[in-house]
Amino acid sequence: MVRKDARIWVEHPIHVWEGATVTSDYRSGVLIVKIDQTGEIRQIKITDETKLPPLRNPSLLIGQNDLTSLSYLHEPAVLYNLKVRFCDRNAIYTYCGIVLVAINPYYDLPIYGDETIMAYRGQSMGDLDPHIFAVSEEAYTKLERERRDQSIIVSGESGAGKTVSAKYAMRYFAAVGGNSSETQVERKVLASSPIMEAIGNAKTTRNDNSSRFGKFIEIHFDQQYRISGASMRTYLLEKSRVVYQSPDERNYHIFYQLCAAAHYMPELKLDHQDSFHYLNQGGCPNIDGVDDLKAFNETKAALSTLGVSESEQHQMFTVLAAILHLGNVHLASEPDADDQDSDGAYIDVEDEHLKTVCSLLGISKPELSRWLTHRRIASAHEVIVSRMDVRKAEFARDALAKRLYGELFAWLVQAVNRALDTGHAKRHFIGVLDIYGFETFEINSFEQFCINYANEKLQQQFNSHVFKLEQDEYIKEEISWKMIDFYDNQPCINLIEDRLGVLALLDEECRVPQGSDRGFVAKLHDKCAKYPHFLKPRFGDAAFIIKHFADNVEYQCGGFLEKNRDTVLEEQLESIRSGSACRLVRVMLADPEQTSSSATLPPPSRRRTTPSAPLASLTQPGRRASGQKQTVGAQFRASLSALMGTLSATTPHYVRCIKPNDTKQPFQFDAARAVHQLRACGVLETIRISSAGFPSRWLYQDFFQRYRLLCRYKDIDRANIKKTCSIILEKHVKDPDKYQFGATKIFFRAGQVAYLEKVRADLQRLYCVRVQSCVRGFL
Ligand code: AOV
Ligand code: MG
Repeated sequence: MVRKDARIWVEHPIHVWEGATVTSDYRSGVLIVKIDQTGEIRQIKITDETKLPPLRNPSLLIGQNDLTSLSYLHEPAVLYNLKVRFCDRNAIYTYCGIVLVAINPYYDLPIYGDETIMAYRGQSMGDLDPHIFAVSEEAYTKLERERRDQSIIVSGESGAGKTVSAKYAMRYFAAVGGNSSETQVERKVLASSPIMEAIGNAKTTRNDNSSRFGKFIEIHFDQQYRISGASMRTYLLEKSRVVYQSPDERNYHIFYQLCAAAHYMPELKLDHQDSFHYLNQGGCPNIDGVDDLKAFNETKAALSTLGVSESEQHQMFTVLAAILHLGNVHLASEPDADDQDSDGAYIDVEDEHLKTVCSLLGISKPELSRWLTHRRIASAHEVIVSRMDVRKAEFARDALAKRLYGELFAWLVQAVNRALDTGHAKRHFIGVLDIYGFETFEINSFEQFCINYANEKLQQQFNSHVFKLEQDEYIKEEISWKMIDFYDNQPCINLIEDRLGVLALLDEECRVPQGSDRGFVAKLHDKCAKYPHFLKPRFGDAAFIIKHFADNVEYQCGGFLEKNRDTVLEEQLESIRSGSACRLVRVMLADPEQTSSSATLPPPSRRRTTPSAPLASLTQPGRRASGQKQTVGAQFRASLSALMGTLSATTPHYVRCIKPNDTKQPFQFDAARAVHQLRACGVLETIRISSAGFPSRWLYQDFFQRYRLLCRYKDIDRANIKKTCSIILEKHVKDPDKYQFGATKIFFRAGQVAYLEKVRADLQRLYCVRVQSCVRGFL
């Protein structure tokens, strides 16, 4: 029962929660409180006595490093603790059991230097302030201790700091696992970031450097736990951006970098970025604080570090310039065309941009001009070539530009992988996953659907690791434990993946001859209404709503079919593929079936560690065994499923990034925004489970092997290892609540293994000193 002077939390419309003190003992349905900040006296009606306002923690506990060590664990306590650390102490990192919560400071803090890396080296998680380096160190030590692959899974919404966190984790591994050999693979691992950001990141309204693809980098370690190589898988690049940008957004950074460097490469005939249709649609040619020319030089330097030759770089820039010029090729209906062809597409013979595309790619102008305006239609008896209308021709041109960019991206991913493959066998790896965060815009399309689907899968992986596996294990091991409810997002994934779910209905509509975006939505409304996570919008019939774990998102159906099919006119592609004088273009566009024997690709032995087909790059069209092209949705689904398989075979470490405000202000904490993310990503539930549960566990034999030196020789009973373990624990851990004996394993509360490690290290040191003094005495 709440008594007078109790310190509680009451709800607030902006700050979400505010502190108050109870002014008199609680009596029948009303609680009288005084708001701390304003002194206002308020009556709070209590309708359900089991739901009295949450109590505040004693001041001593404010600003704790680990949220699970708070006495009262609930939403206001967590929010307040994070806020005090962030706003008053500039502490952006806080543990939440096994999860690291990282709040984006939008400010460069001096906490990432080499000296900080060295300070975290060899330390246990709880020894120093929470940090991304501490989590990385934990993964590195566990790799050694458990001999099991590890992964760092970074999540959070767009702009929350995932890419930055992933880069710091990689920097840590490069520093501590660095190999002094001449391959210097760690330098290459770090150099892959600026390259991938140049070609795969862009300014969106949510983030100036938003990742528009997902990536999973595996850093390989040898027997001595030194870096021996690395590999990267990428996931579904947002290709539509190449030809279209929403207001205030940009195309991929590399294009602006190229335009900024135009005068170094006059042969590319580049100009100011605003003169290109593919770059000016967002009306936002520059990014505050970004110098595109400087960035261009960094990209070039990184490419050189990765062994991409000057000539290859130049060919890359040539293809990019060709894409920009292609976007400017003017497709118009001929002014004096006769009636029957009045809206047919024509290109002026003098079109400068067409000339430039052809000279850059070394292809025939009449040929390209013909296939930009005509298409081949094959019927059962004959092949007809007919002129396209302007809209269709523009559409086909854009599809070609997207394909060229997608292939260039895929080629670069391969080049990066080649550079990271040192030919050494990998013993173990630490994977770092950085994907695009959950996002919702004014208008959401197929890209947002895929991005949010990926986040839904990751959330499930997190749930299943932290909650399901955890609790299943407790039950299996028969330790006493009270079940905790958690939010399971499987029903939402079912809506997307079921036999008659969103992806299947989309594929079906793509297959039927007269399929349309509208037809797809009609099918959804018909077949998916029964799913609890599906909603039909109140107005219109061109959209559908999915209730995601993070928020409800309304998707507009326009373009879904085309983006899922991802087709390009074969005749256009062929005119470039077969005729191009540019070697890179021929390599990029080579038919996958024929390239395995092609000398232009790296020899097979060097391609060993590049990931297998569906994972390697989804920007390349996948093929089924039947030779039929797989849809983008189907490929994405397969690659996510493989990713989940990989992740579940590792020991995961989670970093949850929080975006504290929408205006990129340093150290501004918008409580409502933060609490929404904390609720959505399961941090609050993690707290409950971590504080109540047993985050570390050891098989009896493994525990004995590691800690046998913590007991006397005569106490060791090899016939009864369990008993020996119990002797060790009784001797060193006085509180029996800190561990439990299960059927095959010992379970420990948070912090206990770190403690035992310390005792072990102290003892070893002591033995060392003794041995040394004996030796000295002997000499
Ligand atoms: P994201 O990866 O989570 O978004 P980023 O990692 O790109 O977000 O972070 C967005 C911006 O926030 C960065 O460009 C930095 O300016 C700033 N930032 C993030 N973390 C830090 C930090 N630790 N210190 C200083 N500034 C930081 V997205 O890829 O859009 O989902 O798709
Ligand atoms: Mg990112």
